[in-house]
Amino acid sequence: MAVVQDSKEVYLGFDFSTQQLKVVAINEDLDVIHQNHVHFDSQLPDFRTEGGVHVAADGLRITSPVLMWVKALDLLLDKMQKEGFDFSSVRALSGSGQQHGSVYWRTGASRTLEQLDPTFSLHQQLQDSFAVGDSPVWMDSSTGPQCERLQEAAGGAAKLADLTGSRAYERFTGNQIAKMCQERLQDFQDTERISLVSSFAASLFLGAYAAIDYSDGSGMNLLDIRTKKWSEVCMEATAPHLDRLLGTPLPSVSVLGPVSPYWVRRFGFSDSCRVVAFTGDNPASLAGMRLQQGDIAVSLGTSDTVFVWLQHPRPALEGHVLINPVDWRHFMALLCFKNGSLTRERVRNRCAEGSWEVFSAALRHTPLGNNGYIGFYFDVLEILPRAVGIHIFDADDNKVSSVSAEVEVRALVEGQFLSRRLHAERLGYSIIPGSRVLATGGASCNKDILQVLSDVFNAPVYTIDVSNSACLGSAYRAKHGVLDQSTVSFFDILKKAPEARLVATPQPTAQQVYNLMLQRYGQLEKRVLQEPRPSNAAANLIG
Ligand code: 5FX
Repeated sequence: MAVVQDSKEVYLGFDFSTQQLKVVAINEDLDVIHQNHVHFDSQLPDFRTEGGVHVAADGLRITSPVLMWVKALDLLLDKMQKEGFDFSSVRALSGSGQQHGSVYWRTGASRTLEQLDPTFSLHQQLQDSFAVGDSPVWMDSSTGPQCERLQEAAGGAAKLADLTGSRAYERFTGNQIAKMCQERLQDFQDTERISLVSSFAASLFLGAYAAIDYSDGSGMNLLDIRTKKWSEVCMEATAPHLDRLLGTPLPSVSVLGPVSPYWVRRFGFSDSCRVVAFTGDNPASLAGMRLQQGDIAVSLGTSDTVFVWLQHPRPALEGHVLINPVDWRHFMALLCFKNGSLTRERVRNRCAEGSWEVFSAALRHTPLGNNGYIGFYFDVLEILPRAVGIHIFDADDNKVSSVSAEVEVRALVEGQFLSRRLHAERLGYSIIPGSRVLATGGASCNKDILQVLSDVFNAPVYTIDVSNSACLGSAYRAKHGVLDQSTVSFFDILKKAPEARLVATPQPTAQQVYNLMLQRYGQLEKRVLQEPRPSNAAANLIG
């Protein structure tokens, strides 16, 4: 992207995601003035990754080479320089990383970081700085025994969830660290610092170990989300000396310090350019979407993801509560639903001649509440709730085996959105006056689907371009980080950000219809959960 850079104050937001490293630069008016990226598989083929990762033969162990991330940063900055980007105008930078991944810095690496020589690349100088070359990432699911042990130590899954915001998850960093300590003791003993992908990336800019921020730290099964301190019980159950290895966590808005002299000399950054704590990609996206209290963001993709701003969280056995990245006194919830677009497409093909127009017409021709029909569509084993199969109920709560095509289309869409609302409310979300639903992802271009979303939540639905929400959120956070936060809120700086687009408002009867239906949905979900699960989810597909 050509650089149009006549601005004095520029803010950079990086995103170390699974498949690529991206950057966005904004000016003081929040206009995007530069974007760039390095795609790992195609631009760094020597590392032989597929989708940015290596999958072990067991299919469970999934890692990424840490030096690939380092080299990607070298390459990205070189590209920006070649394209004429003026680094001297960058006042602050921040970033995000895929959540849960862990980086193991070898003893002595901090000295290398402090003394980086601007005549060489990072990659050349950090070759020997990692005790573990292949960092476990969020897709890894090989830590079942460690999860069990942690839950036992914490007094059960519910207690662990209440303490850390989530029950034990295999991808969560604490369980990954426990396994590393058990299986690679020597490398573990040769580690002087453990970073998350986000704090590792911040360390490269800082020339010193960067603190783990509260939000990304909440994805480790180690941080007490209320005291904002590492939980002693969890630390002890995980590995020895973790206090020292992890450092003290800080609010996500913290200024960690200036960029190291390496960046000043090699790329011409100003020595006053500040590094604001990096965070996880999901918290950064919440910032990029400019989610506010009372709002819920629903991403309608292959799987549907829901972000919620929470003031009073109620961590549960499913879903994740994290400390909020833009206001550490508040929280956010992250919910993932596996049966999203693929299920909508399957029902479209079966009931609407494979056409979104016919699908939309079915939604328009059927009444709010679908004359009492409620559907659960879990083509594959769902995460929330842990159920599978297709279950349709009539107005008297009797299970039925078939309904008309139009009823089925509405049953699917209403059922999906009732489920998103039910599970968000269970974690502490409630609709308040002024609440907005922000819709993103593939299906967010279908007005009739969004009308159902608006009705089920009884709130206006807005769409927003989130193609770069994690980068953009990081650039916004960089700008906020260098201001006086006692007088300027995150939202004060966003006044010039592009407006979200209003696309649907709730119909007058929506509240009455869906408040009742939500209760029924919750009760019927319990029945669905009691049904025996078929061993092969695919056997349960309709049609
Ligand atoms: C969240 O818990 C996840 O595991 C993923 O969304 C990763 O953050 C993807 F990068």
